[in-house]
Amino acid sequence: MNASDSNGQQSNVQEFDAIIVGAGVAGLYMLHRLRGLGLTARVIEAGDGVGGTWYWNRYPGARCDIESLDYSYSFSEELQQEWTWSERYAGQPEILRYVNHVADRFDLRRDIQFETRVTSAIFDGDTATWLVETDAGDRFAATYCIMATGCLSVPQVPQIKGRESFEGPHYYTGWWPHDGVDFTGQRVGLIGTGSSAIQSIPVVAGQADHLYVFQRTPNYSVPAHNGPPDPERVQAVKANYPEFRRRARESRSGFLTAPSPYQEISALDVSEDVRREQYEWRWSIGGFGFTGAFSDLLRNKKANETAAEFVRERIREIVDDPDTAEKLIPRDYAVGTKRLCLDTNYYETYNRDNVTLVDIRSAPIEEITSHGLRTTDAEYEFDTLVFATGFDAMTGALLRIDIRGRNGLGLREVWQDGPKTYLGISVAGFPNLFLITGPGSPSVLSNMMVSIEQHVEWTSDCIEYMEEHRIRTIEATADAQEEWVEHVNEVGDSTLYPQTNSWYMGANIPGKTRVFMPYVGGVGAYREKCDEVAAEGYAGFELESAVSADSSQAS
Ligand code: NA7
Repeated sequence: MNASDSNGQQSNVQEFDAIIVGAGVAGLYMLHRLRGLGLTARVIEAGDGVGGTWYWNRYPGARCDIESLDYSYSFSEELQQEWTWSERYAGQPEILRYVNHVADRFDLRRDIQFETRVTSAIFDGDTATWLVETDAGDRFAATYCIMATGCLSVPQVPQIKGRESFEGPHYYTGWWPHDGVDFTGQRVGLIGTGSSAIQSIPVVAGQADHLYVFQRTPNYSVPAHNGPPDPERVQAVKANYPEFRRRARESRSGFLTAPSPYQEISALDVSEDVRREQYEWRWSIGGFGFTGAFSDLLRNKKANETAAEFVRERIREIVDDPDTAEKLIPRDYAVGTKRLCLDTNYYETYNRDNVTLVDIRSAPIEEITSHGLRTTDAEYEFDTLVFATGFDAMTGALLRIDIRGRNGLGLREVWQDGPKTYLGISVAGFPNLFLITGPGSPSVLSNMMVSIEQHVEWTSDCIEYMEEHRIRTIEATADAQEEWVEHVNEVGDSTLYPQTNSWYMGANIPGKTRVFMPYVGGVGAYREKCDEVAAEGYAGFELESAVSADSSQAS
């Protein structure tokens, strides 16, 4: 259609019921649900394909740290029956194939505009529409604006002196080239030892002539014990998917770990023998269940220390060189309070002759040079540089867009001292804007698939309600938001998370406000709260009727 812009000029504005930003796992399902309501939607995606996280993060060894059976859509029984995973923890290529399969199976591509980045989303209070603009010069008007922008989608470019002066190829794990990188015969420098690094280091070390790993903070990692999925388990799950999914949705983290009799008991209330037996058993199974061995591992420093010490012992056991082992041992934060890593041969990789661990905490990087880097201690030469330096998590992708609510209110200003939301879905002052797995929701502390599906379904149910009841706008009240933020903080403060400098706290980004962003109250309890809010006619939200808006405009 043709519409006038604020300068009175004619401009092409395309109208949709909803604009969805991002064609990752969340954006695709959101589109599918809105189509089911008979609404028109356009998805805007920066990449040239679907997949979000799984589209961008193609670094060697990239893999999901939630088991494939859990990390998959549950909304279609046919889909979950027909798809078969080849590994217990699927690798990035397989997950990307799966997401592409979903896009094709539900014919989603025709409503996605690729290679386009949303630059601004501005709410017009007079017409109650969002005006969304892109870097390609598009202008869209929509009643609903849904941010499916992902929690870990803006890679961090570290501010290290001389970064631009490196003359060899350099790569970011979160923006990996699509045709891969062959490290054969190369000397490689890799900065970072978070999840992405821990997954890629064993693979890069297997190819490279020499690998230098530059570590600022050592991480705790537990074995994934990846491999083909257990056929009996797959069969059992497929025979009863609804029950499997129900239990995941009601669980604490959105997936089930092996149950044990001690889950409700403090680690300090059992003997040393029982603790050891539990940790050994969890270590032998692998995966995130490790910190669920006892009730208080993420709440009580002393209890946590028993688990941390167990991991330290394993590192000393696996790594041959005692000096390297000591460097790899995390000491100054509780296990699990930075995202626990799951690995395949990570610590073992330091036993290779072609791998050198460089501790840049004791001797920081001074400068990246044309052929390597210099620390306060020594100079290192390499051919290729890999940045595994993480993301501007949870708020980064949202704040890159100029989002403005009522009266030009900017999200960047409103969130200057940290994000504030109602339920992690909505922000006071920003009507008809929905955040999928926004800060203040379980999101990154949960199985993202479960949390994404829950938010998408809640949002589409809300939109259906609005359409049926002729509601023009829905907006979180400032009071409900304050109360929710207080609750999120209170629950967060009852854990050890806020005591650690992590990306959950925004502490990895220089200058970012330090605040614990996800909601740690549990996926099941959180879902109940969201359902209650909806059942009460969207308690904590202000709903403006289209009928009264029409009559007030007429008078
Ligand atoms: P992470 O977990 O944030 O790891 C980033 C790593 O990079 C971490 O070891 C950082 O050290 C290091 N880093 C970041 N900036 C610098 C600078 N300037 N100098 C040296 N080292 C630096 O990101 P990942 O991509 O590994 O994982 C993110 C999540 O994706 C993961 O948890 C999974 O959920 C999936 P630091 O710890 O800050 O000292």
